Amino acid sequence: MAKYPFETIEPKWQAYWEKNKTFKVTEDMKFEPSKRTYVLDMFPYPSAQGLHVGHPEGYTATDIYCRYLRMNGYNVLHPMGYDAFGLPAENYAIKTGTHPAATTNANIEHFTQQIKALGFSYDWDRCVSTCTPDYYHWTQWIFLQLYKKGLAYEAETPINWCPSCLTGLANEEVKEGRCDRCGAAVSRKTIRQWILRITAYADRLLEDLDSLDWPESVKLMQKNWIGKSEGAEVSFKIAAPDGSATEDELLVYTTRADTLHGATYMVIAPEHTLVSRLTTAAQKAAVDAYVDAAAKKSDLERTDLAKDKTGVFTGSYAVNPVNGDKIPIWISDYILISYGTGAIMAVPAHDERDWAFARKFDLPIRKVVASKEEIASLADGNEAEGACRLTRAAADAAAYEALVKAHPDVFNTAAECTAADGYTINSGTFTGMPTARTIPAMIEWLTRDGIGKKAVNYKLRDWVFSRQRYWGEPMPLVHCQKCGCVPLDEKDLPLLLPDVKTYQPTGTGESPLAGIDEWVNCTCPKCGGKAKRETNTMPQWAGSCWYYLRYLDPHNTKEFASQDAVKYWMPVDLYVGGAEHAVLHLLYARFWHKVLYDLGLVQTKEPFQRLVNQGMITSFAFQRKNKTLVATDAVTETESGVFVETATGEKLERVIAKMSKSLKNVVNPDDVIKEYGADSVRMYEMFMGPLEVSKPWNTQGLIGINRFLEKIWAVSEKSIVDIPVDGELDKEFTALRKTFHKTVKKVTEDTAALNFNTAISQMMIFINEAAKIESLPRAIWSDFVKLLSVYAPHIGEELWEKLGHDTTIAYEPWPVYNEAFCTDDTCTIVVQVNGKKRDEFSAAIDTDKAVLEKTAMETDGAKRFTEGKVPVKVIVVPNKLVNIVVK
Ligand code: ANZ
Ligand code: ZN
Repeated sequence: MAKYPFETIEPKWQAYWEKNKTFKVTEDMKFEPSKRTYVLDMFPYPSAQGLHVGHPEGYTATDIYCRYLRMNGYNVLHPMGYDAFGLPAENYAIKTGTHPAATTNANIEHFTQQIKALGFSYDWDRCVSTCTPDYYHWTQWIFLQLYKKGLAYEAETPINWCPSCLTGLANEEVKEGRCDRCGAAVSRKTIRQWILRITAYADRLLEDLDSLDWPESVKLMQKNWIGKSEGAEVSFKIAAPDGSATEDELLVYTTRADTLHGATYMVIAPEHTLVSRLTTAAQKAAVDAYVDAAAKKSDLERTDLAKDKTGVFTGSYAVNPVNGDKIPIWISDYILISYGTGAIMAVPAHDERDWAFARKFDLPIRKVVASKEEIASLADGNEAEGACRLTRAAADAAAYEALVKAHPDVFNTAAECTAADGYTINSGTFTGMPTARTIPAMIEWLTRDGIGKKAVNYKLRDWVFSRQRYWGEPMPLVHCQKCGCVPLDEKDLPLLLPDVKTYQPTGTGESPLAGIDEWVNCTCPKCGGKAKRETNTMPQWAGSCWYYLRYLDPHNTKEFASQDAVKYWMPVDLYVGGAEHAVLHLLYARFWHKVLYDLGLVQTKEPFQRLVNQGMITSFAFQRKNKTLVATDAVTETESGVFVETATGEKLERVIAKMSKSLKNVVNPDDVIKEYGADSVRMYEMFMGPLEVSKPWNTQGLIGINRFLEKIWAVSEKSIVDIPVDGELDKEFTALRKTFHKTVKKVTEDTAALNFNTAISQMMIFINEAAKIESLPRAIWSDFVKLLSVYAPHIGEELWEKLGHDTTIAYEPWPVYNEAFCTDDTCTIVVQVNGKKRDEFSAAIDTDKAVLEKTAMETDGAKRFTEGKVPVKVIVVPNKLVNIVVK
């Protein structure tokens, strides 16, 4: 028996697909709109390391699905490309002087060869790379549309600055106060920036999430990132030395207007514009020192709930508008200048941070909300009655005093803060109202008196869009002394990225482009006078904001894509990729898409209708007792099967870990493809577990799949018999036919639902049965080959050819199953005595009730538990169970 020759089969079919352009697609009108699908992979950044085994996980999943759809009569758009601008190529250029384009192109070539070696059914004619001028031409064009709509603006603002990458970063690129790329602690730097007004789309980005078939976790992350908060802005007058209100005011943002009576002091951010005005001479030295120290901390350090609160008194007071109380104004860094108004009214009884601050600086705490339980205690457990009593008493000062005295638990102002949901107390005419009603009532009252108004805030900030680096899209703008900032004419696009002598970032807040005088000095498109080009470049996210649109019509030189192509394919029906893009790429792309929608250039509100996140493929490593990890090559396995660290002899535990170079546990796809073949790797990655979960790599599992394919090959060498398979068959063929129909059913349903692992299990069941018999009916075997071909396309094509066909299997009709052949003819009947399972037996489907009852009574289990007892009733559920009730 010949060995399964994947080494020759795989290159053979890859060459066939390439030569015949098997997977080229066009906007063919013979397909109904419902039969046009767009299945998209997150395109890779072509790194020098090449493909990771995580890439083929998502790519295999979409490939199987696409192949399945094609065989079901769909026109499938399935493209691949490269997210090719970015820092690593530039950093490499800084080190070696090699042009980033050269490095990037070499990496793209390597990636392409690796991806092709996996047999994916991409339409390679649509391949794009974001760093080529014919691509970034349109990135620049879209930027100009944003600019013309007033969605791109210049501002001198403090931004996140990475001192190591020497560039500004977007908020989304800062993780726990560190640069997402290099891990350096991010500081603040005020430089001139280009900023995109993504906040103008905050509401739509939030609302339209509801229409998407995305994982709830990703939707929630976007929702939290946008962070819509509804509350009120309230004005507090600054107090004159005698305590009376002046005309100056301090504006605060609060989500808890109901707690105004509990505001016992105010806090402003150290960067607040009123700091110097409010600081009295006596407090000046302390305030200056505090403000200096705060500037050195990150937002993360400042808002950490667990951190000890710090602060300083300004020396000034404000007047609480609801009760005329004179309350001190403090400065503290737990108030962020970038949120709300940069100032708060502090309600220490009901806000955790204010509570900690008040305790530390000995500020008054006034309770204004009581929980439902506390209110119920006012009226013997009746919450509503308690609230009523409270309301009546509030109108009468003496009654109120008595109530307060009698119920120190409810009115105790020094108690720990309580939950938001409760009743308003201690708040004049608002006392007794449930919190949910006090909030709008208070806002109404504030609005009527001109003290405050409804306000909405978002956590989302505008998108800092410029980078002070070389390897990115140049911005198509010039600065003219006379006309100011002027956009280039669309006909002058693309604005090419010029060559530079040195890629070293200047660190001054200017990109290396600023050093090329011939490029920087230009003429103004408007007045023809002397002008200078914008030297900032776009961030890496720009290219990936719209690549799914370029695939629709990648060679178009007139438009980013023709409207016909956009209408034919959009939206993306299925988008598969890693979960790490939940807020960056997926939010930015939605924003750009909505802008294009408003311009009438796309017809769907959202780009990606359905999103699936693939789980991470992990590996293993060894862990010391102190939980630190040891690289796999520093470990010896002792004879007893115990792992020890070679250098120290310390015993180690084998644990699941992320693949990383330093742990030396990275699986290289090239190596495993070479050893076991691409079909084995594809199938193994799908067999590891459900697509969405994280799974550890295990080469033994890959070997198992490789044996499965060997077995398929062996089965294919049996004799194939031409017999009809719909009527009466031999016993062994009858059994095989049933497994076959069950297999078609399961593989069809599971493939459609992206449950690839269970589909593969079913194919294994079929092959185990097929392996046991001498010969195979042609109709059954060729349909099985079709099922297999979407998972393992190389062996699929080869076996199809072996069956005598001379064209690709890729467009053969998908097998259909016959439900009649799928159903079992026996079932398991559970025998219960008094509802407890005591035995079981197998019976033909739809066996008569009387027969079931008799058989059940005769089982050992039934006999044992009914012995000496009187059966009072027997319940028979056909095809399921017999329950014998005894006394
Ligand atoms: C009074 C109050 C009482 C508040 C209470 C909360 C609880 P979200 O939901 O995130 O929007 N706040 C307002 N601006 C702030 C800033 N710049 N820095 C830090 N904190 C700020 O949070 C809104 C709440 O956070 C506001 O409501 C304000 O405190 C605080 F029992 O006002 B609250
Ligand atoms: Zn000009």
